[in-house]
Amino acid sequence: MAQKKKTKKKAQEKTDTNTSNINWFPGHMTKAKRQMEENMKKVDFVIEIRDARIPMSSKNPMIDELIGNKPRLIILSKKDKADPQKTREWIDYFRNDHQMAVALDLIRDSYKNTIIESGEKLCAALIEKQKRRGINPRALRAMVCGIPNVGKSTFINTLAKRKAAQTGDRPGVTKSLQWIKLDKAIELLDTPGVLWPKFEGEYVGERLALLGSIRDEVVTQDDLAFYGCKWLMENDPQALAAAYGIELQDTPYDTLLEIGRKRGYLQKGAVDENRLMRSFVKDIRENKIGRITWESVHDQPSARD
Ligand SMILES: Nc1nc2c(ncn2[C@@H]2O[C@H](COP(=O)(O)OP(=O)(O)OP(=O)(O)O)[C@@H](O)[C@H]2O)c(=O)[nH]1
Ligand SMILES: [Mg+2]
Repeated sequence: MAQKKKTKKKAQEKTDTNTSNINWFPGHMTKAKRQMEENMKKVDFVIEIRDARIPMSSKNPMIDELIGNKPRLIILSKKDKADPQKTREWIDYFRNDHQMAVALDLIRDSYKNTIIESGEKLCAALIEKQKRRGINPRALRAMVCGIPNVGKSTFINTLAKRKAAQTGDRPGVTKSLQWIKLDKAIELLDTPGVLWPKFEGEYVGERLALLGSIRDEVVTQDDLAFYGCKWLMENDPQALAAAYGIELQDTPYDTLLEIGRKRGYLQKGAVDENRLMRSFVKDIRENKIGRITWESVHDQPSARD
């Protein structure tokens, strides 16, 4: 009975998630932004990596500003974790909008030729100019940028076929800019992941945190689990029910408790909520509920480009 009362109260408190007090823009990002600005003039084109599961929320408006008119290749990373149909729609969307875009599994795909060819296409005018002047075209230089934990350093390592840059499954692994020479054709500049000071779109903060681009220390796992569960109940209820072998309950909170009971996360007869929330967020990040894309080309047009 006591547990039931507590549950009800908690459920009422959890009307929605709240990321408004997250400090996701630490000092090193300001420094990184300044360094990227300084280096932008040295590069011929930009490779902007976004997360295929959240192509809108992982688009950093600050990067748009920094890039200006430089040619850009958009890579949707972690293709292996995203819904294949939705990824195809996103790539079509970018291409229809005359933006060069490709979706990749940055760890397992082989894409060196695709990247070199894309760079040569984007920099055709520069290459042509060098040829006209009788100069042998030099290696193209590209800045690799994007939000934290999206796969920038992994991309560079796969291309270089060595561990040239440090990687890790948490945001903020790369701390400073680093040039990596791939071969005669291309040189890449690895950059630290950057976010921007104020999230405008609805749920941008929640999605970035849920998929691991905001440090776990500054967000509440309960909020993320609740947001994830609510979204899944509304958008992919069958996948959620099937993944845990449960019946969905009336509220996200009750559904989460049901998952906790099913998993046996019990402590003195009640659900161990800390353990439950953490493991639910981990399940989402590790695709235990399936290949989910949280944003579609059919969402609000204003939030899409
Ligand atoms: N499944 C999958 N995992 C990936 C992919 N790309 C990167 N990862 C993983 O994502 C995590 C982050 O990769 P990093 O290359 O360190 O990301 P980053 O963008 O350099 O991150 P910061 O330096 O922190 O900004 C690592 O655990 C990688 O193994 C991908 O395409 N698919
Ligand atoms: Mg990195």
